[in-house]
Amino acid sequence: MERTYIMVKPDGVRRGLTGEIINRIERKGFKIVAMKKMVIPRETAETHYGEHRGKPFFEGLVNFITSGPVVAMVVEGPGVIAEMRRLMGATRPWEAAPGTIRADFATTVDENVIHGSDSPESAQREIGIFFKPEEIIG
Ligand code: DGI
Repeated sequence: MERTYIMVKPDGVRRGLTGEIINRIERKGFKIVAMKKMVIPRETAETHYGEHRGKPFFEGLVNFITSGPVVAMVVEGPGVIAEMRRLMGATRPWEAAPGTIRADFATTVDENVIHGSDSPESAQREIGIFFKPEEIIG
């Protein structure tokens, strides 16, 4: 069964949106097979966002993602990687389709509430960064 890495970002946790996001994931019919609240160590954040290293927004992105607790999850279901991207909406919330999480709850690209892996390769890599195999309970 396909799995993806989902994370309620610090702005989402601060604003009390964790329950709303979990609700949308579960209502859809996906299964949360691992979950934890954590403050991401700086080095882990830099690894997670490694593809953006060197870009002008990299420093701000790492500062933001380490600025408070996140809620990290592994979510399982048919086609879950692409489908979660669809439920999240576009990276830039003003481009996100109405009814998506980012359209409904975010206004800026630097604080866009949720992360979700964008391919099977990223899903595998990101799940491995944040979870040990024994923390995933199917
Ligand atoms: O997978 P996504 O989060 O939808 O998007 P991504 O992997 O391209 O970028 C990761 C995060 O980096 C994104 O959620 C917000 C931030 N980001 C991406 N592009 C920009 C950006 N932040 C700023 N300030 N400006 C950008 O152009």
